[in-house]
Amino acid sequence: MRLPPYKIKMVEPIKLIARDERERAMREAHYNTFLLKSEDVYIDLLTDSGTSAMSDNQWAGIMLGDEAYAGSKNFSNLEKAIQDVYGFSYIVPTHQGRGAEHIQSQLMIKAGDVIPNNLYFTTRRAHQEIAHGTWLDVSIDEAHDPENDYEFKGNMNLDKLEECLINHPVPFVSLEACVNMAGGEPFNMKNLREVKEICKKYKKPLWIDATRLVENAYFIQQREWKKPINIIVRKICSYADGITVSAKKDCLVNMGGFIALRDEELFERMRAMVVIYEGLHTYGGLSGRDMEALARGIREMVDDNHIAHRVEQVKYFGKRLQDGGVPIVVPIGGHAVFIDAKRFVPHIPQNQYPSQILSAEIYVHSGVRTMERGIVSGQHGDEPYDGLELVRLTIPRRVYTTEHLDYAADSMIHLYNKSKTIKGLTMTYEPKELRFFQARFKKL
Ligand code: P71
Repeated sequence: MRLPPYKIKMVEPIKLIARDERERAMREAHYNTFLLKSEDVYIDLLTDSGTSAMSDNQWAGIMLGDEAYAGSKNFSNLEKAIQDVYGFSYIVPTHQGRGAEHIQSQLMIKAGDVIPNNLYFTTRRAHQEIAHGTWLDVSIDEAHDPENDYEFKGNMNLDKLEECLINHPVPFVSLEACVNMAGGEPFNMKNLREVKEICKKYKKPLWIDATRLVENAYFIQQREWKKPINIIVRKICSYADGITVSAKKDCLVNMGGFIALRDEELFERMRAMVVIYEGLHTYGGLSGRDMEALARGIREMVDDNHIAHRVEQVKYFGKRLQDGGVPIVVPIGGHAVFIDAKRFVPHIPQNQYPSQILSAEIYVHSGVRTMERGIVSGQHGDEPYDGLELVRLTIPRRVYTTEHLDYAADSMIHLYNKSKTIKGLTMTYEPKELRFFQARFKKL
């Protein structure tokens, strides 16, 4: 394990409530971890989104918020940080990632368009479909196999990509860094260059979901191109026409997002739209202090020691589980360890929601909150689904110590050894959109 490049200056109390209280809490939350109260959670591995600890430097920046309606100096600092670190000229701030996806999709997609993606992310796919486009998967086959340890599962299948460009009206190619749904898996520079060549051949822009770009850059540094992280980040962006970013992950803030791009004409149209949906083009739904913390977070995230510790901490946790026999997705990703529920509870069929009950049982057993990434969150409309059944254990940045992670790993290994006692669920309430957030279940 790598030594942490920080020490702790402030603490937030947490409490492990008794097992019978956890059973009650989970029952009252209808076996959906999104419906638990955070005060009933001991270690929260629901998401790495907006859950990072800010640095003293970022908190100092909070005090320097310039809350002017227009032309805040914090916006200028943010603009400069994005230009320096990512290398794009034009910036549109948004309240979070899905605000950026909304504007980009509405302006770039028209009815009947098909958008090739390396797997889906929930909100990106939803915005492509709301804009009357069709999401198409052009990821490599390895990305769909949790037991395949290929190092760059975030790569695109070039034949599928080209076939899509030949056969369909394509507004842009959409590439996600460290693909969340494949397990937090990176693309490599070689594939990126090849994707770019194909984009050039068919004169299509390349857009990257750069939410976890720095984690992707770390894997490139370790496995392909040994350069400082800031150089790799700039190099990746040099191939992109634009990026959408949820700043709640890599960028070390609790709220925020942005679009960054090169095309001035498109930028002007995005700026015109941001004022309708988000806020003025110099704040986009963020307060001045948020923008200052973000500007500082962006400079901190490309520190080589920071990112090495972050990704290696995830790897340490994953290896502890692996050594204890728990079936996980390999290789271990950048932001999370994904348990393979199909192998953890093989006796529970997919129509009894194996990942959902496993995430509920993990909570009852340990007080650790995790996220279902199986049929409940994976299904779209009437589309048949027989894909991955995963439980995501997502590690917030700079928040938990090795002791926390050891406790979580030990509890899950213990649960794995009595997994046969776990029984399936039936759904009692199903919301229409993004059903996993509010769906309710009961035990069979
Ligand atoms: C995560 C999230 C938050 C989330 C969103 C929807 C369902 C469950 C959890 C958000 C992302 C993301 C990528 C690659 C865009 C967004 C949206 N991830 N791209 O992993 O991972 O950003 O949440 O700031 O709107 O828990 P936003």
